Amino acid sequence: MSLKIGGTIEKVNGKELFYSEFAEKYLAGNQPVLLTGLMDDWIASKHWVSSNGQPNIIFFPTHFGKSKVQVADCDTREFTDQKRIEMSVSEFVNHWLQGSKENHDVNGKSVLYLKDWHFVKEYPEYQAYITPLFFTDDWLNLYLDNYHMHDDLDADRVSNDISCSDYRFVYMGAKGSRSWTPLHADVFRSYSWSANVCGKKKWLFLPPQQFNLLFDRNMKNTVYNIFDDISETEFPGFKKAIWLECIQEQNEIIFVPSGWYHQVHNLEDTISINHNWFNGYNLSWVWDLLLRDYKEAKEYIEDIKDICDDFEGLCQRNLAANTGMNFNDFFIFISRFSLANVVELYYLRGELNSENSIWHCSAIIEHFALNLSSIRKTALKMKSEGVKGNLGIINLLETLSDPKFLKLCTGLGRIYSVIREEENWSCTMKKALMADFAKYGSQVCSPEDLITFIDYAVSKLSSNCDEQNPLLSVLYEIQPHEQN
Ligand SMILES: O=C(O)CCC(=O)C(=O)O
Repeated sequence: MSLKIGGTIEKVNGKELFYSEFAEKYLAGNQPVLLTGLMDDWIASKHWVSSNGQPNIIFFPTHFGKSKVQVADCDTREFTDQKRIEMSVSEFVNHWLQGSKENHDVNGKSVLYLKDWHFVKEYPEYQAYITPLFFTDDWLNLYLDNYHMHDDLDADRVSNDISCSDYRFVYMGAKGSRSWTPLHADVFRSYSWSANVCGKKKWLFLPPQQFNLLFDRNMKNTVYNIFDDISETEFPGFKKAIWLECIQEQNEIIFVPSGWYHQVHNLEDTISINHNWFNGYNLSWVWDLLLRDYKEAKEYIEDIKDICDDFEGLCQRNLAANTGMNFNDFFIFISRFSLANVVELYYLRGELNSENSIWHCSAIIEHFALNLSSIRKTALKMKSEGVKGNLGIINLLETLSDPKFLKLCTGLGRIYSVIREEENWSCTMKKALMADFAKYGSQVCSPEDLITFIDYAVSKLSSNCDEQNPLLSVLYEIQPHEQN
C-alpha cells in the first residue's frame, strides 16, 4: 500500500533567520523545518568527512576506537524498536567496512546502525560541533550536565541511568536504505534536531493531530514500519494518514517538533548528530505525556493493586524505568528551573539597578518571564489534574548554596547571554535572595507550593517597580494598561 504524501518540509537558510522568528514559528508553532548554513565551522565536518564527501570512517577507530556503543540490528525487531547490541567503535567500523566490501544490502546480512552514542559526554574536550543558536535553550541537557534526572540507582536501573545521562548523540548508518529508524515520537515528547555531517536521509513525518491513526484497535500499539503491508483490520486508521516527506542532504539540519511521529531511512552512508531537548515552549506537553504514560503504567499493573503494599510507589518506579523520569523527578526539575530563572532575574535587577530602568532590558527579561510563566502553567496543570501532596522537597536556601545549582544558573544565564561567571555570584545578590526566601519559608514540596513560590518571587522582584512591568504582563498575561 502506498502512503499518502501531503507535502514536504520548508527549507530555510539558517543564517538569515532570527532566533525570535524561529521561536515563534517553529518552537511555539511546533512545525518542522530544514535549516541550511549552520554547520560551516564544525570540526566534525572536517574530520569526519573525506574529500569525496564520503564518511571518513577510518578516523573513528583511530581516535575513538575503544568507546562502547549501542548498535541497532536494523533487520530485527524487539518490542517497538530494533534489537540493540553493544560493541566497540572499532568493531562497528570493521563491520561497516566488511559490509561495503561484501555489499550486505544485497546478500542479506544484517545491517547495523550505530545509534545514541553519547559523544559529547564521552569527549567533551573535542568539541566536534557547536550547537546552533536555535537549539541552545536546552533545559534537558543543561540539567543532566549537573544532576541525575532520576536518583534511584537500583542495580536493574543502572543501565537506564547511563542511557539517560544525556541526550546528545552521534548516529552512523551504513550504506543502503536498509539502515533505518522505525516509526516513533521522541522520548518525553521532546524536540529534536538532527544534522547530517555527511550522507542523506529520507524522513517521513506525521503531525500530532493525526497520531491516533497510527494505533491499533485497542489504542495500545503503533505501526512499526510504515512501508510494511499494514493490516487494515489491525490498524484501521493508518490508510487515512497524510505524511510529509523530506530529503535531508549533507550539512542540513532538521528540526523535529514535539510529538510528531517520524520514520527515517539513510539513503547514503550517513553520519549525523542528534539532540533531544525541551524548554519552556514544550514543557507542559512533556507533563501531558508523563501523565499519559503514568496512567498506562498504572493500568498495566491494576490487577495487583490489592496485594501491593505501595502501589503508587511501584507505578512511579515503573514510570521512571520506562520513560527515564517520574512525577517526583519532573517536579524537582521544574522547581530547580523556576528558582534558576528567579536567580537570573535577581541578577539582572542587580546589574541594571544602577541605571534605574531595570525592566527596560526587556528581551532577556521577557525570556525569563516566559520560562517562569510556562513552569507556572505546568504546575497549575499538575494541580488541576489532581497531583497533590509531597512530590519531593526543594529547600530554597540549601539549593542556593549548592555548587551544582550555581552551575545550572550559570548555564541558563549563558543561554540567554547573561554572561557572568560563578565568581560574580555577588554577596549582595545572594544576601538579597537569602533574605527574601528565608522570609518565605524556604521549602517547595508540591505544585501548589511552586505556584505560590513563583508568585512570591515575582512580587518581590516587582516591588519598587514604578514602570510598566514586563514580568507581570508575561507571567499573568496582563495587558500593560491593566497594571497600575
Ligand atoms: O536519524 C535517524 O535514524 C533517527 C533520528 C531520529 O529519530 C530523531 O532525531 O528523532
